[in-house]
Amino acid sequence: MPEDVVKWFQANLQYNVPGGKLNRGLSVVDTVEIILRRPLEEEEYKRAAILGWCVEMMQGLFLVADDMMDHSLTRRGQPCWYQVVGMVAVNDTGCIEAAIYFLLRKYFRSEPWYIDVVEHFLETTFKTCMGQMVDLMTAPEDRLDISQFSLERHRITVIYKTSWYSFYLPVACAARFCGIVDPSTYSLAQSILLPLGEYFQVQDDFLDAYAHPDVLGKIGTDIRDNKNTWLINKALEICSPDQRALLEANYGRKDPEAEARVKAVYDSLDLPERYREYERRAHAHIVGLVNGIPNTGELRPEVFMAFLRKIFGRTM
Ligand code: GPP
Ligand code: MG
Ligand code: MG
Ligand code: MG
Repeated sequence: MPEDVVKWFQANLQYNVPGGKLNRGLSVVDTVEIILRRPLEEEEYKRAAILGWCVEMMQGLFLVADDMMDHSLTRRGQPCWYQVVGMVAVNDTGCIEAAIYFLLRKYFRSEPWYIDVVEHFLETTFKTCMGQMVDLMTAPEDRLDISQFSLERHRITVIYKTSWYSFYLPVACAARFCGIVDPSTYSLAQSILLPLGEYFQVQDDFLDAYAHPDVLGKIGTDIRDNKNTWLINKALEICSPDQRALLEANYGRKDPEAEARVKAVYDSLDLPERYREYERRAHAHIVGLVNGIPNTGELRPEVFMAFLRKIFGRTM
């Protein structure tokens, strides 16, 4: 490849893969250590970390694509990649994706679990794209109709667009890395990690409207983008007819004043307090699920508690 093209690929990876909290990638390494019940040796650590970076690359390419679809301005405290380079960002998502399978092949091809990990990544991509599709189709820009929102549709959206890649994929990678093959272990992981991811995306919805962009690293777009969020569903559940009329008139409009009127309704409905109530319940629910796991299985409760600690009460 010509030198300028190689430089572009490097710039694409450096701009879009590091710079986040790296929870997903670190979880691969942490989960391997918890499963093996010991700190990793240097070479093992390196290989688990490479697998973790592959998960972070998947996250990076989804964010580049998502920001284009959501008309976002900033991400991780800097302008979104498509705001910097324009539509070539579409091709750059394909390049990051190709880099994942390049690394998997380079480092893990001779492992007995190589094809299983490749399949986890492929299947996760499929599921995430389907979730993104539900997200987008519930938010048409030209037919504003808040009555079609629902928490059931929200649950499907967030499990597919967020839980599979953010929570199940890191644990599935770590379990394969440790040689776990029993399908029931993977089903057990799903039964806890999918609800955990649902809780994580409700936090994301809340922070979109309520976190300071300097802390969050991104400017919220959900209200103008007409998104089916936890906040709008909660508001619709408890609002008066007058407040509903205000939401109908202002939700999904590409107008900062309309957005401010929606946020004013959210405030008058005490949504921050109701969100904290939700958080307490979600936390208790997940702790309950984790407590139901035997301490003797291949995935001990600590695998899931480590995740929960990373995200509970987060502000960014
Ligand atoms: C989060 O939605 C979901 C994703 C980033 C997955 C995108 C999937 C693709 C197939 C592109 P979000 O829009 O609420 O995230 P954020 O708030 O970070 O923009
Ligand atoms: Mg989105
Ligand atoms: Mg987005
Ligand atoms: Mg969001």
